[in-house]
Amino acid sequence: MPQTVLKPRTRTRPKIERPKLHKVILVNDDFTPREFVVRILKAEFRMNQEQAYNVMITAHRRGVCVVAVYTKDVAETKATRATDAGRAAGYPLLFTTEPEE
Ligand code: TYC
Repeated sequence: MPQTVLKPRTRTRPKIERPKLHKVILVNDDFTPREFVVRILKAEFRMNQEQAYNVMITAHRRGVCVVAVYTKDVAETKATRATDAGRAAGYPLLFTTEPEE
């Protein structure tokens, strides 16, 4: 009896992983004025007044607040620009980044 050998009709493809998103985190300090933090959040992260105020006051009360998530490059660029804006005005305002789990 002749045997039929079937060719597999599927191919294995390497799985493309979605790039991990990175959080931008606002860190509280005792010196940067609240209004300045709000201004930077609006300018660099395109937030409205209410969103920016809520993020600022959360960091103020709890020590840190997640601002937004982006691809690694964008998160690092925005965190650096926002931190530099504080530095340029003489404030110790700090934005950091970390990968999402
Ligand atoms: N704690 C600051 C103050 O009382 C305001 C502030 C909020 C600073 C959040 C930094 O990430 C920050 N003037």
